[in-house]
Amino acid sequence: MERTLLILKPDCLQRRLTGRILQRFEDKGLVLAGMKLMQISTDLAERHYAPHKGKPFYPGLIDYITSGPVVVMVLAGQRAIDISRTLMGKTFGYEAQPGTIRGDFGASRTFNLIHGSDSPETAATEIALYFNDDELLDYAPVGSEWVFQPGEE
Ligand code: D4T
Repeated sequence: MERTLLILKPDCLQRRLTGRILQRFEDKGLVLAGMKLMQISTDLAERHYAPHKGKPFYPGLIDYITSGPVVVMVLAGQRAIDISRTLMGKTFGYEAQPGTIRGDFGASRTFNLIHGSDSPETAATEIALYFNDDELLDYAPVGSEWVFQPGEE
């Protein structure tokens, strides 16, 4: 099963949207493999967003992601990365389609509620930033066999 890293960002927590947003991933059939509530340090934020260093929005991005508690989680399932990005919607809330998380709850460039890994390589790097191996569980909840067909491409 593919794994992806999701972060419910500070605006998500402050706006008390955590449960409603997590529900969308559970409804889709993705499985929680790891989860923690934390406040991201500046050092960790800089490692996470290293690919954006030097861009005009980078300082604001670091300030935002370190500004309050976040929920960090690993979700598992076939195509977990693409499915999560589709549920999230386009980066800026004001451009995102209704029905997506950012389309339904977001209106901003920076306050975009959620982060999701964008490739298998990024997912592996990001998961290792936030979780030790022994903090991740591998299990198949009852009913998973009706969501993910074994061997399906
Ligand atoms: P993240 O990485 O937070 O999941 O967002 P995306 O994957 O959807 O978008 P991204 O990497 O292109 O941008 C990272 C983060 O930077 C903010 N941002 C981005 C911003 O404030 N202004 C900008 O012009 C851009 C391109 C929003 C998301």
